[in-house]
Amino acid sequence: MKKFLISAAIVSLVSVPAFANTADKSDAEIRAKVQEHIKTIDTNADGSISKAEHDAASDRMFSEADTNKDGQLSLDEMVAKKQSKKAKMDR
Ligand SMILES: [Ca+2]
Ligand SMILES: [Ca+2]
Repeated sequence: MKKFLISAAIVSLVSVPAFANTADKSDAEIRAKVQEHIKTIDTNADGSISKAEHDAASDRMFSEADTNKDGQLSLDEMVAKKQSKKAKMDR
């Protein structure tokens, strides 16, 4: 069960950061946030995200979250990453 929860949290970390805390935002605000997020992933600037660009972004996010660089994401590291993302989204 714990393993499932951690797996779900990893999926959440990688897949939906641009969509966090959207309940009180307008469609235009959400669209602007997603476009901002895409710019950080779309390394060849063609306006879409390839599988390679997505995988590279996922690897980058994992590395950023793995603060003790042991190749594993602990619950504390994932919570810290989520809190960091929340702080950025609330700005
Ligand atoms: Ca691209
Ligand atoms: Ca770690």
